[in-house]
Amino acid sequence: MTQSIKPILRALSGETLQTPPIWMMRQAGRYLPEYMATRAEAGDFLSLCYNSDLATEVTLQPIRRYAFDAAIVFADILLVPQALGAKLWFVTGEGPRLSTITSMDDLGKLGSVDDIHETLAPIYQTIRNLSEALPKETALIGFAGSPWTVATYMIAGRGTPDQGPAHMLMRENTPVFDALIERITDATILYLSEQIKAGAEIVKLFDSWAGSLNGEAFDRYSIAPHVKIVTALKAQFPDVKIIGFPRGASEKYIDFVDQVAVDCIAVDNGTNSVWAAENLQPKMCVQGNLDPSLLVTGGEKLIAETKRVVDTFKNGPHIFNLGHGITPDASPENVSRMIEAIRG
Ligand code: 1CP
Repeated sequence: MTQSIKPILRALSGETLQTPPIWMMRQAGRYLPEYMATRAEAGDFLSLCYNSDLATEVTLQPIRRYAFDAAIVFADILLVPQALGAKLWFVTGEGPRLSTITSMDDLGKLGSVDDIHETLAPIYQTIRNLSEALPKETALIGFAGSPWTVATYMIAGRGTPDQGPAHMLMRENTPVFDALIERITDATILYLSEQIKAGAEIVKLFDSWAGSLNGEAFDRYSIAPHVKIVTALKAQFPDVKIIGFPRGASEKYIDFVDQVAVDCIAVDNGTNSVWAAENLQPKMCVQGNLDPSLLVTGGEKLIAETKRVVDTFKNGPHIFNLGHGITPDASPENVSRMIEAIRG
């Protein structure tokens, strides 16, 4: 019976497997020549996200090449702001740009959370396509950005090194900041619910900028919105598995796993894996945490570090992954070498 359950779902249920299941953050992306070809066909990144046939294709590319244990639907965390009515565009070589939210007036111009599905419908279609197309042993992951991380982009209108504009709004206009967090939280619940109905078996919340929230702000703007989202999803879908990723939270990772009822905690590459095995893994499945730069440099160091990560987490439930997304300059051959070192 357990044989028929996908390996990654077994790990997420708390089983310790002999060989950890594997997937990679940003596994569909610019390091793959076939991704670049499909993106060129789509015209640009956002057109690719909203073209269900081409998004299905790029999601499947790393599965064909590497037989990863999970596929993650091709989309972006910034589609939720766009669905809420923010303007979104990408500047080549620079990154995302959005219209900014800094006042109640700006917030008032956004649409209702109930209207997000009109924009996001192609993502649900991509998930339905993937449910049909994936090999039977491969699990399907849906995702969204966590409210704090999404808010940092909506407030600044772009990626920022220290999330300064979001911290400033939090301090100087708390009612607007709180209302924005609540709006994103509610939209995220609706978005992930539809992804699950469309066939996502696992959902991941990316709090990529959690590391810049300190003390009470971490509790209030990372932990609390996660509790609200996870509670709502588990009430509606008791079988769905949820992965949390409070990147950069350092020792606050412990508060996160103690308070948010996720099934798995994704550990960034700044976190010591021995510490994570001792402090986090007894409580739940751990995902992580190879340094993605090793896939650029390769060599003996890549093999040694890959084996060290597997060895460190071998006594509990573990999903092998990177500590952050694979970068465009990584070598596809190094990914094969990493997988060979894990699967033998
Ligand atoms: O040029 C291109 O082709 C665009 C590069 C790219 C890709 C491949 C972007 C722009 N987004 C994506 C896809 C993406 N983004 C996925 C797809 C699934 C997969 O993993 O294969 C996922 C899960 C994301 C999530 C995402 N987008 C995060 C959270 C994870 C993380 O990396 O910390 C964040 C912060 C974003 C915002 C974003 N989208 C793209 C860029 C360049 C950025 C970062 C912007 C910045 O802060 O400067």
